[in-house]
Amino acid sequence: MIRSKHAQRMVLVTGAAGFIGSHTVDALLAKGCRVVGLDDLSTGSRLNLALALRDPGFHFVMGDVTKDAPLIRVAEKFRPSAIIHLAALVSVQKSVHDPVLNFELNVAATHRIAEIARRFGIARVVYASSAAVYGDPVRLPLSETSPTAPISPYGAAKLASENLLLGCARTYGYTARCQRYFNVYGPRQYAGSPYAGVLSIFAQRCLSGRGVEIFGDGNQTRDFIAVRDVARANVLAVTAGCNSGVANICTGKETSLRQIVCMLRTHFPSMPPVVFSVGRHGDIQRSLGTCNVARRELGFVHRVPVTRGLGDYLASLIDGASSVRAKMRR
Ligand code: NAD
Ligand code: UD2
Repeated sequence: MIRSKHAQRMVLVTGAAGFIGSHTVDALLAKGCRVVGLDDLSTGSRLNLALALRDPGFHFVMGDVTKDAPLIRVAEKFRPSAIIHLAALVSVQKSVHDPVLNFELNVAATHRIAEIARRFGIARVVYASSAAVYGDPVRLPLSETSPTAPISPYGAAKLASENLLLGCARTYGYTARCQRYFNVYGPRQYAGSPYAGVLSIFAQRCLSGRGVEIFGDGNQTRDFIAVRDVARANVLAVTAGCNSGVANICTGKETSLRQIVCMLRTHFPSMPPVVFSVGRHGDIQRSLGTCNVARRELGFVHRVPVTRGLGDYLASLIDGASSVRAKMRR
């Protein structure tokens, strides 16, 4: 059997049971890496790891990244050469209502990861940052040198964590890659809250025969990137051998919610009329990134346009629903 040149690489993925984390685990295993996933299952699920748990190269450890013990135990036992740190409080709204939890989970835990890298000589840390660090953009498209002016405790925590990791990496001699994901969508994204990703909410509502609700005029735009592309960007951040830095992980194309509704209508012609409501407080009107840095430093270019990605996502939901019905009939 030809062993992958990555076979000797053990990667720790925090937040492994989550939406982006589980796809990242799958992509690492497909690349031939060995993976240990750490997750407290607060918003993630073992169901997301169904594929990975069948792979002998994957180990799952339940644990809390806001505590030292689980991190030290995993570092001692598995000796990872890289960490992909995805575990976080991901809700902007929750960060507003609970800024202390936001600090503990979105800043202090990042410091714990930096300490583990220093203490255990871990060569590379990849960090899940967010376009939220830019706040409400003044000029588009957003590049990595655009002003950062976060407008939520979540965005501020992401920016603080970036600087903490980059500063510690420079001091202690490891590499830190901060990945500024834009709006990520695809299978396994949680749709069960009003603040879940808009495409997951829209998809679920269409599948259940209900119409969608747009907060505002529907002309707001986002740079929607498929989770499969984000997982591939995370693997490249581990394997591409690039130096420390920050990169937008986006498509470089903006899509409005009205355009999304038109795409959905091709799949659901009898979709009820859209309900337009008042805009959401703190909403940004446009979001669009440049992806030159990721292309140059990681060799990353997105492959899935939102027209195809949305179709794939809907197909995965329909397949999932039909397999559940089939199981219930047995
Ligand atoms: P998610 O909620 O599916 O994943 C987060 C995972 O972290 C979950 O599995 C959860 O159980 C785990 N977790 C939470 N607190 C933990 C703790 N204390 N200890 C251990 N595990 C814990 O969300 P996601 O969308 O996959 O987000 C993953 C990362 O990407 C987050 O850092 C998020 O801020 C970032 N991000 C996501 C998006 C997006 O569009 N989804 C955009 C920008 C950045
Ligand atoms: C996303 C992230 C947020 C942060 C931010 C950075 C999610 C869920 N949110 O916020 O964590 O990283 O990006 O820029 O990942 N909308 C509707 N109807 C609905 C739901 C949403 O009109 O039923 C609108 C919403 O008002 C907004 C747009 O859709 O104008 C996108 O909303 P979102 O929550 O998916 O993403 P965003 O960009 O606000």
